[in-house]
Amino acid sequence: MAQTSTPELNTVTRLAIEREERFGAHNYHPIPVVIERAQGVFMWDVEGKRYYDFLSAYSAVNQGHCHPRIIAALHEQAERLTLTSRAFHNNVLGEYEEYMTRLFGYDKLLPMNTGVEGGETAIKLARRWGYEVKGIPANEAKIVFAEGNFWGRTLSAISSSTDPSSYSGFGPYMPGFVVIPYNDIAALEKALEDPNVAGFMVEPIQGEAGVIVPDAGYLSRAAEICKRNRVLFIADEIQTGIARTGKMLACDHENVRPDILILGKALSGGVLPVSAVLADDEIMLTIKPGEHGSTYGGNPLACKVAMAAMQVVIDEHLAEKAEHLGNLLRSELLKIKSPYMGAVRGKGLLNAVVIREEGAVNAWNLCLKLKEQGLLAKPTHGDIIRFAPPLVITEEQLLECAAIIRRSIENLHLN
Ligand code: PXG
Repeated sequence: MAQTSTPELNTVTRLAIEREERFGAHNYHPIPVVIERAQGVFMWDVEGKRYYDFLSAYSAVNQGHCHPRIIAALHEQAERLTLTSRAFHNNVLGEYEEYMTRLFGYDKLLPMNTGVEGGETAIKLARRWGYEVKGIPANEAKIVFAEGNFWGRTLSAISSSTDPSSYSGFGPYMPGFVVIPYNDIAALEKALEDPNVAGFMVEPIQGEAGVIVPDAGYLSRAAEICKRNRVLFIADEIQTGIARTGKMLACDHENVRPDILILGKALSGGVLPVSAVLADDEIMLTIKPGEHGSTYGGNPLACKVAMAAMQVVIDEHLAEKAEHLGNLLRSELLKIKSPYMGAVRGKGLLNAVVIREEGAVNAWNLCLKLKEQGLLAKPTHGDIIRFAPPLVITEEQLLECAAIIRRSIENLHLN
């Protein structure tokens, strides 16, 4: 493990962290800051200090924290009806399904809650379609994934993972999963020669792997190969979707229409866990009543929140903003002169820098310095820091943040 320092903490902060440590499971290693409130691009800690949020809850808060229109929708619906389960109809689900299918151009939507449930749903759909439509022999269906994928923490999700910290010690694993290198068209061609492959599930940009942007043309060629082999192209747009990369979907950069589209995170603007799977009838209608679902999936509160959250993205032109501000951020980051500065990569406002670690210079310690300077970011895979502010950030604010990052990195050698 890289050398990491623990800063001196104020008493209120320290007590809050100790309480979590004592009573909570130790399945995360957060930056030592305790957030108490947030609005737009800013978060405030329990000591009253203000920070720029440069993570956006892993792209769940694209619309900014506590967006007034989304919170208003939440309040309004919360006083009327929050949950019926799917044992009964509710008067909002249909409105939401119509809104979303028209917006994204699919026949049907299947509502779930967390992102990983969206992934599970997509795989169940692909398997079922594989048996009923493609004619794969029973229990022989395969799903192809790319190395470095991350789609959550369930047993299925870790079964496709190539990251030992995700899968080690949790076996046995889900059968029928095949993993090929990411951004490798030849490997995909070869994997799809197997007639039992039902789907290829892929992130258009790998988020958790460290913002890995594939070569231009990869997605469109992959989708074409899937089509040729009668394999469903499943896009995990949970982190890349909903304007984050400069288009409504990252697949839009290559005019690819996934056979199955998975959305989550920013679908609710960070207010509730809301995920959705979109597909056409040939796929979606292979699942019949009683064969899939979730108690909270499609609840009216989530539906109203999601419609408000999506409308904010459209009305505030967040995709265009992400495109423009992303170019600006990367051009500012490329100006940083430091021996510790590695690659800068990303699309729209989903970006990362690689830190060349040496001694006490590492991504974790840099994040602590950024925190001191009023900017919160988090390392991923040790030496990579993701920079993904809410898309409502202004150009002036973005330049201020770029200056904070530059100052913090250029001063690294002094410490
Ligand atoms: N797909 C992608 C591309 C993701 O980034 C998921 C699916 C799963 O979503 P849920 O809502 O089930 O977490 C993700 C999640 C974390 C964490 O703290 C999650 C993500 C990235 C980094 C950390 O669990 N992305």
